[in-house]
Amino acid sequence: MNKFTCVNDLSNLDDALKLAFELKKDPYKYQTLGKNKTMLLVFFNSSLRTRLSTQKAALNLGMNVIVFDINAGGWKLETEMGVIMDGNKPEHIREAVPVIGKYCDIIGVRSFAGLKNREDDYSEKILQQFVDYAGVPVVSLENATRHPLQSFADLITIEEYKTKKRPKVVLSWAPHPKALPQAVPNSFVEWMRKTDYDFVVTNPEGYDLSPSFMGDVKIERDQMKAFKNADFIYAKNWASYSEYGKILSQDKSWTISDRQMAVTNHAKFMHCLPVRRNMIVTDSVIDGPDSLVIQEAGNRLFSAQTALKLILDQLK
Ligand code: SN0
Repeated sequence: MNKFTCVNDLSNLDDALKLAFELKKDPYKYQTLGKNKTMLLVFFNSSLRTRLSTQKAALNLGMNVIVFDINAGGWKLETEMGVIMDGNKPEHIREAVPVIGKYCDIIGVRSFAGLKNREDDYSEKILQQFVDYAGVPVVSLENATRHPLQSFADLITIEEYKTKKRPKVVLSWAPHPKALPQAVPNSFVEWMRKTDYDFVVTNPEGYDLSPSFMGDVKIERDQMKAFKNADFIYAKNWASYSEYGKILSQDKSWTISDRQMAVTNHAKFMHCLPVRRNMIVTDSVIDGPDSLVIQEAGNRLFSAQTALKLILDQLK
């Protein structure tokens, strides 16, 4: 694999899942694979799980790791081509990216959606410049439209905890005080569409995800109906796609509570974290016995280690 930016970068999802479980059983199985190789993680945005799990994954594979919070110590980067750089951005991303590529063998990059210009975000302007100019394989640590390491960990978690071959999985929008990107839900949809699960998305009007991600996935406007007999509830807030970046609702009746969970098939509760308690989900649900949020975060290590292993195999 020469990059990991979406599910289609994996040549075979089943094989990748098998590798993830193999690594979970024996995390140090390939501990010399990354000897004398360096992973460099570039963060344009905050991170807890991605930062720690990806570092640990690289260390388990014997790599060296450099973490660069580019907004805290790097030059402010110009990302537009063709501009006269007489403002407050001293360095162009066109030089910064290939330079960073000189100091490592794999680059990870996090750059959230700006939520101002849909075309800019959906063209993955920043990520694409890394892919085009880094000269080394690039791993997405959440970019404008996707968060593949998260979705892969979500899939690992569902495979681990499902009690039937074809579970019912529901992605539910939930309210939030801030406008958030669509990367996590887009990616989750993209990965779920690779499975044969019974998959439903529920969200209020105005919150339908991009048709390019949704394809023929069913949208159920009635959240209670969607939750009926569900085996997994995956909660997430996102800002509107059609009225791009806008908050159209903060309706607390969408907050996942015991009321909705009661109509499920003892569904497991999932969220990528960080989560706003009593906005997205009530304390009783997230602290309850069916919450998988910590296990899910734990699996971030194995999604990252799998992706890095597949890239290292090809660097040898
Ligand atoms: C990010 C998002 O894409 O929704 C990262 C999730 C892994 N989440 C946030 O930025 C949450 C920020 C907040 O204020 O709650």
